[in-house]
Amino acid sequence: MARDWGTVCQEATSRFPPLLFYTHSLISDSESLIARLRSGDPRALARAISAVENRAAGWSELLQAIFPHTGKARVLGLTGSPGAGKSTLVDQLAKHYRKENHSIGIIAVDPTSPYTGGAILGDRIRMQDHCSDPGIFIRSMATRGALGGLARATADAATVLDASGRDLIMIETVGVGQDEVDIVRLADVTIVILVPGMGDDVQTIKAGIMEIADIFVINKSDRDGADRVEREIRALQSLATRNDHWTPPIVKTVASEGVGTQKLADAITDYEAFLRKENLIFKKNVENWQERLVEMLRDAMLEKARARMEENNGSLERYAAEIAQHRRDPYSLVEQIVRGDNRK
Ligand SMILES: Nc1nc2c(ncn2[C@@H]2O[C@H](COP(=O)(O)OP(=O)(O)O)[C@@H](O)[C@H]2O)c(=O)[nH]1
Ligand SMILES: [Mg+2]
Repeated sequence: MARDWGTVCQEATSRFPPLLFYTHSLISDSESLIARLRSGDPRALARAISAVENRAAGWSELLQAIFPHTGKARVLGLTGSPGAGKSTLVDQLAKHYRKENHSIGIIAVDPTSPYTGGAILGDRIRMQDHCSDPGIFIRSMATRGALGGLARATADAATVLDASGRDLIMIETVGVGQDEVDIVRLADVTIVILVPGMGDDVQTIKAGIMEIADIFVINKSDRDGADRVEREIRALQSLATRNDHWTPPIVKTVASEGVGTQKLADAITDYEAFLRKENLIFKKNVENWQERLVEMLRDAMLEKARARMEENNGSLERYAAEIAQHRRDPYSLVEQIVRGDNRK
């Protein structure tokens, strides 16, 4: 579920213990929670994200109440193989934007590592540079259970960050599975990070990364082979044009040294200007909401169906057993549940 770096940071810097219990009181004090959230209070932010992520009592009301205050943040998505340098790059971008006084929210989605995994611990140590800075809020997420998809949890967390007045939200995801594609769809700007000397990179590009990258970063350009990766990207770009006719720029970085951060920030600004000029932001938002609505409806319908099954003393498991024994057919069962009439 979630490791809350915001809280980890506070543990180090604050006299107050982190809030670990809140669910029972969420609704009763949600007004003050929302007020504190909107003022940018990191503890209210941590609490609201946890409430939403864990579907604690009142989570939907909370999102309903904050939705009117969202839609302002810029959202960057960064994706690439494990070890490509995503976190290092996010860290450099965070430093860069902090100098310009932007407030920042970071969501690190890492479905492959447990919270206490080496990668996340590494991130935590590096990120501790920012711990004393309330202008940076960091949150990590791993695969969620049956409560809904990772993309949905990430989207909801981003909504909360947006409502808290964060100017810039960065979402780091690993690899390019369907979850990642769904997650980066949230972002206004998607940055795909490649590194020299990873044999499968070009394969990955062919496998669909091409369409999602608005900007390519070749990180670890201090290593041999950066030019070759660049040539390979260019060759692929020459084969296909995007519908919007944007040609994703290629930025070389050495994130560990902070080299190329300014160029990357410029590329981000250029693409945002392009989106504005072509009126693509609204179009992207509509597409994004279309996907999100389908997912939200699917979750809500499934929840309702489960409740209906339970009302009638059924359970997914029992029905499955009945079907496996051919005592029931699944087709009429589904129709009955949808109609709300699945009594035996
Ligand atoms: N040589 C080199 N190492 C880098 C560079 N950027 C990051 N690293 C290192 O690569 C490792 C993985 O970086 P990390 O940001 O955790 O990768 P992530 O898994 O994509 O988030 C760390 O040890 C970094 O210090 C770079 O540009 N050059
Ligand atoms: Mg990382």
